[in-house]
Amino acid sequence: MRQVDMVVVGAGFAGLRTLHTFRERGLDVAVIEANAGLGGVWYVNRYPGARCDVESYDYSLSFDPDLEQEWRWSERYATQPEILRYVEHVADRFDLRRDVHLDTRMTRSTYDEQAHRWHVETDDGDWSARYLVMATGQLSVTKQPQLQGQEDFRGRILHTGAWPHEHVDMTGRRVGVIGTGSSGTQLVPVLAEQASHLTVFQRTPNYSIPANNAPITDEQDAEVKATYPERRERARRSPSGLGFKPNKQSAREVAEDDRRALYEQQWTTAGFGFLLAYYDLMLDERANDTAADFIRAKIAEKVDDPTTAERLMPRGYPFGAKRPPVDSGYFETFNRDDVDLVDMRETPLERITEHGIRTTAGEVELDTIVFATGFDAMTGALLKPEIVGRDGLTLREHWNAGPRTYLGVGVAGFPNLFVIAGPGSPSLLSNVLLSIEAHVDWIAGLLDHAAEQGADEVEASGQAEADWVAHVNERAEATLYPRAASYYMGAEVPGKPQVFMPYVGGVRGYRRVLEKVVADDYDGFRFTGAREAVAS
Ligand code: NA7
Repeated sequence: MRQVDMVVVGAGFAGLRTLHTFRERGLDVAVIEANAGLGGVWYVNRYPGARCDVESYDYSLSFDPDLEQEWRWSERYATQPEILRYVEHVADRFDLRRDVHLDTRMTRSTYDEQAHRWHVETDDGDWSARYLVMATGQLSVTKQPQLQGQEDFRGRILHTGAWPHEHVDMTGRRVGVIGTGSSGTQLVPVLAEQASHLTVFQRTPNYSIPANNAPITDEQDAEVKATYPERRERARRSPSGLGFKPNKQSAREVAEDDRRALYEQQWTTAGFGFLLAYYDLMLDERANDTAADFIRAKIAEKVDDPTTAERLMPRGYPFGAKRPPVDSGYFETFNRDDVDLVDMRETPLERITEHGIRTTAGEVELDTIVFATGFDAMTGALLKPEIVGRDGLTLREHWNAGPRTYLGVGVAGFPNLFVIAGPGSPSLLSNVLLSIEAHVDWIAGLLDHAAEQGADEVEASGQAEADWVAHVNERAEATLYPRAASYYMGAEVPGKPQVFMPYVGGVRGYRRVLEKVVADDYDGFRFTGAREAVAS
């Protein structure tokens, strides 16, 4: 069995940043990664049109000023291939590859209470480590719908989140896309250019915001790089980690014309930041309605056929309660003669057939079906392997009513196990890259504190965990977020506990909580001494 100080699961941004940080502190770190390459979700989520919906300069690592200055992003929103090139560059620049074990899947990990070590089993041998860090991502286990008749289909079925590495030629093909979340809305305009005919099967319409993507000019690049530290600080102090300042006004306080003017301005510039046009959009239903109405009116403007426009208009849940896609020409694509929309609420899908998809309105013949059906979000990758803590309790058992963490970092009964950007932290509600870096640095401080105490075991207390879970729920309940069947709520997978998973308190508010815990000597964590372990 190979002995290291820390095993990190996942070689995406979180795993690589963890490796770099703890190796610099003198720890012997091994990263295990099930995929054949680095990058986590960016390695597999490579469908045509895939790009980040956070601006490139913000969706990048901040720990090294030289790295920030060297890398040149080409577009406001980077494409998947460009992000993957960046990941590879980071790995080479910081010599990370030598500690990454690719094609290796963790199957089970068990905590040894006597030795205070994790026994990590993989499909390529075992490891023993003091610390186990789950850097497995929030969106990494794809959700594969099991539709009736799927095995009968004679054409090809693809999933956006597990896209083939070789080029998929869609020229002359009749393609059907199921799913209209961020992946579907990015994919549809690009596929429409290639396929001979495209049919989009929509279950829930989405409030998609235009990306207003554009190439980055040399002047813009120089401007950002001259003030990069200020930009990063602005992001850290903002609610979503994207640098947008929330408007202090209520959407209901302002005159209708002023509100429309502000929405127009945000619509053409803000992307995801549109959600912060007024501070109460996610707090007050009537405030939210003003934004939802505006977006529906925009859809009506963009889509020529009024019936199609009506079908594309989201209703019945608040804008923002499902993560809004940030698109490039999604709605306009439905003006093409070779693109159809099937509303599965009006004409439900009955089954997949040999030749396509049959709904209650009839059969649509297809050569290729694309599932853009998303992921088992936030907990999928944490619960896929078996993780066994104290007294033989598994993480799956501990989380049977929904995920329970202290601060999104630690889990009671699972000492020396840390989660990066997990449930109970801002995670998917934030710029995840910023949240990853904040967690890695914070855990580094926590382990320094443990070392100062002479402790080799760090564990969240049951009480601290229970209080934090209650706080996370209470904060979510005070917003409109729980009012949609979203993946934030666990609604994306049938049978998954319906619990709001990310922390809605914002990046800035969450940071204050973490600072307070540090100031109180890491209140809520128990530190156990090495001597006790040796004696036992
Ligand atoms: P999402 O946002 O979870 O979207 C999945 C889409 O697939 C959504 O429209 C779902 O409809 C639809 N879906 C899921 N299962 C089915 C079945 N069984 N039948 C029909 N339609 C279905 O995943 P994405 O990959 O688009 O985006 C993930 C994140 O990546 C995104 O938020 C960004 O952070 C980047 P529903 O809304 O559930 O009715």
